[in-house]
Amino acid sequence: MNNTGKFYVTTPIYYVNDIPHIGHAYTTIAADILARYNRLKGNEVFFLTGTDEHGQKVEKAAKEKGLQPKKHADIMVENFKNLWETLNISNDAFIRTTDKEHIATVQKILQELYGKDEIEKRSYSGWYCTPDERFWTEKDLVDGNCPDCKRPVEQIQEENYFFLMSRYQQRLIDYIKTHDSYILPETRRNEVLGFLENNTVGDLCVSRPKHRLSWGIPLPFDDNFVTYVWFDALVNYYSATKYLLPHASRLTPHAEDWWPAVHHLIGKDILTTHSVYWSTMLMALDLPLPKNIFAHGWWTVNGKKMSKSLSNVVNPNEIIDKYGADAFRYFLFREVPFGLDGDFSEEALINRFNTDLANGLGNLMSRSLTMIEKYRGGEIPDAVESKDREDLEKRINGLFSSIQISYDDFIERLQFHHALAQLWKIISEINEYIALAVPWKEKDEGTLSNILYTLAESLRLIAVYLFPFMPGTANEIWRQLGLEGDISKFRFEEIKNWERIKTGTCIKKGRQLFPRIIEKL
Ligand code: ME8
Repeated sequence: MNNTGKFYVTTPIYYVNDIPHIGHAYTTIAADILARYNRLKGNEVFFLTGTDEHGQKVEKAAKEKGLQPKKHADIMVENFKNLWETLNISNDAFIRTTDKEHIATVQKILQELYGKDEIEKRSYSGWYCTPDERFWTEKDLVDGNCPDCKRPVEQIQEENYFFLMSRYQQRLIDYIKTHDSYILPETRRNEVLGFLENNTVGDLCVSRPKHRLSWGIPLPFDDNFVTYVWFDALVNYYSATKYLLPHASRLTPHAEDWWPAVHHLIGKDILTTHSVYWSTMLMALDLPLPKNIFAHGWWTVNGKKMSKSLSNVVNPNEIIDKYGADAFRYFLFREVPFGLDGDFSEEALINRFNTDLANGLGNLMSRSLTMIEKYRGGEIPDAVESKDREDLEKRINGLFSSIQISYDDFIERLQFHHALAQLWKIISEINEYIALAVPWKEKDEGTLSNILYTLAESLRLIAVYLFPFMPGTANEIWRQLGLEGDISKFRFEEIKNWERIKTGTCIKKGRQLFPRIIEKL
């Protein structure tokens, strides 16, 4: 949270040159988990995602399809919006860098920096990587090629505008050193610090001559140029706070209060642009820096880098069609600690599905509701006072008390896999308990009622904690327990305590949550 109790989280804005894949879904789901969690905590949330629509990559993709870049972007943006809907993404706003309000903010910022002599015109010659839209110096090149993508570069001489980024090198080093959680995980922080301390940061070329690239925002002080796509894109995080806010905030005149963001979630591929370019741009503008830039790891597929040429790019829609949005969300965040690289395979997903979802959660749900149906006619029974009720509650309730403390901590540190692992520890302990207690053999009606009440109440709490990760499943559990409303409408404080389920509630046993997958790959 920032100082004003507001929680502002962003994803990168994705290029519209291609359709979204699991990497894009990954960062967006991470932001969704944080947004949903913070809303449950009662914080005011602004969750922003969107698309990056200018620049050479997009212009080239449009040309290949014989379309104007804007027309092409209008078509491609729908792929992202549709996927976010399918994945139950709860973003408050969607920014497109072709929005006129965003363009106006970028131009205002450029003008301001130019007016403050933070941008100047220079003649420049350098090695240019067209696919990456980046200049490199001679010493950066690897075997004469782009050090990033290894493709050939071309020598270009031209006049351009430069943001005097080098001025801020020491200030940025000092900032990172005095703000431990500015860049996370720590390995990434050390990487950036190491780079800054051992290299001379140059100035940043922020223009492209129109004759070479016309698809961009014109410089307000020189119409022969458009601005560099990254200068345009990074500003989205700030410009959105000027015109795209959660509905309630739009009605109040405190738009500026939303800056700075709490988390910029990004992949490690774009760490430099965020930690160096964006941070120094903000310093030059005298704007506060975001609280945190978190660079997560990279997904490969069956051990290989995803690429069109290998035809191994995973389309999230196909995975969701087969296994469901929540199984996909669960897999991505249970399988790999957020921050580390991971490998995606359907085999691993099916494994998690069958073990954790079908045998674990699904089984607990179906056996509990079946017993309530069979032994209590579908009504959640009243728990009765007895010694074994105390023992049972101490045992199960104790499990939930421990999660109440660590769950917050794990999510606030973005250690999503730990939060899920802990929840599944509870699920498997309750499953084990049922197997040992064999409640269906219970002769004493009071004890049986206590067990059934405890199971219903446990499932209710599991749904609460599961909600940020698997909102559809959590609400389905809620509904089948016979509870009213959507979990998103509640606050943790209202629903996190034991014994909130009213006795006599009629369950609505429905479909099995996760029918086991028997398909052999
Ligand atoms: O870079 N594994 O957009 P982009 C994990 N427009 N995450 C991945 C991934 C993978 N294999 N592939 C992509 C851009 N991502 C710019 C951003 S922001 C001001 C401008 C995710 O469409 C990850 O979040 O190439 C990565 O940083 C982002 O997609 C890059 O998306």
